[in-house]
Amino acid sequence: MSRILTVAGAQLGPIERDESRASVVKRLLDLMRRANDRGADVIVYPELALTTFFPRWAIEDQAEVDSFFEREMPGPETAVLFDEAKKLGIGFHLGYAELIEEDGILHRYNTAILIDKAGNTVGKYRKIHLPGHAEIEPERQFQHLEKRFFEVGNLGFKVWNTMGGKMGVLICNDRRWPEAFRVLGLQGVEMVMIGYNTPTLNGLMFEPPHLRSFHNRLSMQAGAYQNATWVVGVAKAGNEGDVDMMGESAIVAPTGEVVALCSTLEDELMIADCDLDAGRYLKDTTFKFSAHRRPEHYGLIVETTGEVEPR
Ligand code: CDT
Repeated sequence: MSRILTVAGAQLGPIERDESRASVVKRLLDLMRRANDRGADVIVYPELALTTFFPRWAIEDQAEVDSFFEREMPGPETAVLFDEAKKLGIGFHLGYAELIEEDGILHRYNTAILIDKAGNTVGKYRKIHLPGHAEIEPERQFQHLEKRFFEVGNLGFKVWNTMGGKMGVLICNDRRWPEAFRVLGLQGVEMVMIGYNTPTLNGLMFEPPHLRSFHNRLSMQAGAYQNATWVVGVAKAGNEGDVDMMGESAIVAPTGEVVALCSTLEDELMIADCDLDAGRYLKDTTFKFSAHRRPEHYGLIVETTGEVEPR
């Protein structure tokens, strides 16, 4: 079996608050067909790819909040995406807001799923590092209420054997946490798919936009290199709901090198032939965990309280 996986990252331009699911799904289908025409085995869509990034608004009406969530996947409006992917024989990664009843209780998660080329759902991940805040913070230029609208994911960080390799998924803010990448790295991950919605400005204080771009790239390139894995980072970009969202979707090789990059803030495809063996030499040498990691010492170096003492 070939170890080359041709991967398309499908960056999305803005999705406005009133854009219908049907319209978004049409955009996703268009990108999927174009990716297929260019020989892609799998297409990666962003975080919350079916709707606007609704946590930027303090929406009070629960019915309106829930209108941004999917109660089933595939559902009536997304089935066409699954059908087309199966017909074309292309896998896909899709981020969406998930509303699910478990043990009689409703739960809301920021979720992404991985579908193989035969149409099987092979993986599901629920975002663990939820950024932002739960209560309205009027001093912010715009709200980031992920902690209000979502629960912390309960599925852990998993790696799935599919499409000829070991695949993992993180969602947006997870990419800034080395331990999220590392838990996948410790399972031998070969490709990490990451959708993101990242404002170009810090809504709370001044942070130069170029620095925010750098941190986006830094997180993904370091995560890739330190775990000898491909990273496919895909943005929802452009001015959405009056907030400028970062683009710069990128495919990063296990060496940490960027091999494909989006240049617009619109719907845009990037494609790369990813050799899933490209990280092998790093996994066997510099990052041969069994030979060089020293986890038995890590607890001795610092007492890990999880908090930095306030000054
Ligand atoms: N969606 C998401 O996780 N975005 C965050 C920005 C948070 S700003 C409060 C990110 O880390 O890119």
